[in-house]
Amino acid sequence: MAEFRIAPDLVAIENEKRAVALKSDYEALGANLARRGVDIEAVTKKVSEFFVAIPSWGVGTGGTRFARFPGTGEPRGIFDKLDDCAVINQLTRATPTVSLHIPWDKADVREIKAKGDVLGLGFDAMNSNTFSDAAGQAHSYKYGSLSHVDAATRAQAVEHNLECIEIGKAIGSKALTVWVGDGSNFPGQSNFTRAFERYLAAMADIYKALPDDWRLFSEHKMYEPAFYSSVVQDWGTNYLIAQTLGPKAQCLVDLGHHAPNTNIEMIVARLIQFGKLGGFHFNDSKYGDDDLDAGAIEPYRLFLVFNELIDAEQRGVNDFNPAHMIDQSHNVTDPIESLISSANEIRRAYAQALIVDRKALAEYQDANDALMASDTLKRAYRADVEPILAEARRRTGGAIDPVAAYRASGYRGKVASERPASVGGSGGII
Ligand code: LRH
Ligand code: MN
Ligand code: MN
Repeated sequence: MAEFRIAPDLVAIENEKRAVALKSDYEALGANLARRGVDIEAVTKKVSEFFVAIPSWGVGTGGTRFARFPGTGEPRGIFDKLDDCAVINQLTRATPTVSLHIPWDKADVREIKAKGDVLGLGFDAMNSNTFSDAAGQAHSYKYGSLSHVDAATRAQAVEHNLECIEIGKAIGSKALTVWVGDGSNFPGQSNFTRAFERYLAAMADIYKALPDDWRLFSEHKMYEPAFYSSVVQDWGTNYLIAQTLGPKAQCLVDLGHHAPNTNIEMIVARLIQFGKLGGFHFNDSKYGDDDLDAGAIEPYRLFLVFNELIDAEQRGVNDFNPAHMIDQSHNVTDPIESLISSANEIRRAYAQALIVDRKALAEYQDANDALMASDTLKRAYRADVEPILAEARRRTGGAIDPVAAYRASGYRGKVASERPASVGGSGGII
C-alpha cells in the first residue's frame, strides 16, 4: 500500500462535491456513445489502464536561455522530485512511473528504489546526459559527445551511458534514452559522414552493454543546441540508427523536435510499420522545442498521433509497446499542475482515438470519400470524453478534478515551508 502525500480524506471530500454531476454526465455520455455502438465501460477500462511516465526534471520550474524564475517549494533533489511525482499519480492515477535523468538525479540507487517503493512509483526509461558537462569530468562535451572527434571524449560519453544502464538495472528500468546535442554551428565545421560514423560506433558500444530485456531509444531533434546541423536531426537518421544497431534499438519521438508543420502522426505511422517506434516524449510547441504542456497548442495533432497508435493496436501489430513519457519544461505554471493537466490531455487523446469508428473510416477511405473520412475522425475528436477520464480516476482512487484537489490540499504551500527557496538566474546568454 503506497504512502500518500495528500490525505486520502481530502480527495474523498473533494470527490464528494463532484460525484452527482459526474454520474449524470457519465450516463449522458454513455447513452450518446451507445448510439454510436461504443460501450463506454470498455473505454473507461482502457483509459484507466493507460499510463504515462513523469520526467523527474519536469517537476522543477524550468527556464529559458534568458532567465529562470523559480517557483516556491521547488524539489531539492531526486527524493523531493519523487514526492511531487507521487502527488501527480495519487490524483491522476495515470502516472505510476518516473523517468530519471543522470547525473541530475544521481543519488544512492538503493534509496531511490526504496523511496519509489514507498510511494508506489516505478521507473521508466533512463536518460543519459552528454549534452552538458558534469562537475569534474575529464573531457568537455562542448564540441560533441558520442560523435566527438576525440576518442577519449567519445569513450567517456559511452561510459556515462553504461553507468545509466547500471543505475537503471538497480531500480527496475528497462530502457535507456539517448539524446545528444552533437552537431555544428557553421557549414564546414563538421564532416557529416564522419561524425555520424563515430556516433554509430559509439552507440554500438552502448548497445552491446544493453541487457536482453532492455530497449535503446535514440531521440532525434532538428536543432538546438547545434544551430546549423545536428547529428541525429530527424526521424530518417533516427531510423537508420535503430536499423543499424539491431532489434533492441528503436526511435523515440519527442513531439517538439520537428520543424513546424511536420506531419508527426505520419512519422509515427512509418516507424510503427517498420517496428521501430520506441516511444514518445509528449509535450506541445508552437515554434520550436518549446516543451509546453501536452495538448496546450495543438490538441488535434495529439489526437492524430493517438489515432495511429490505436490503429496499430487494433490491427494487432507485433511487439507493439511504445513507451509513453512526458518531456516538458514549466516556466510560468506550477509544474505539478502542468503535469497533472498534461497526463489528462494525453489520456483524453487516447480516449478520443478509442472511439473512432474505424470500420466506417476504412470504408470511407476505400471509397475515396475524403469529407466523410475526415468527419469520422472529427466526430470522435469532438466528443467531450471528460466524464470518462474523471470516472477512470475516481474508480482507481484518484480525484475527479485533480487540479482542484491539489489546490485544496495546500501541498505547494506545505513543501514551500520545508524546502528552501531555490535560486533564479539570468539564464545562459546574459
Ligand atoms: C532535448 C530533450 C531530451 C533531453 C531533455 C531534457 O531537447 O528533449 O529528451 O533529455 O530534453
Ligand atoms: Mn525529449
Ligand atoms: Mn527537447
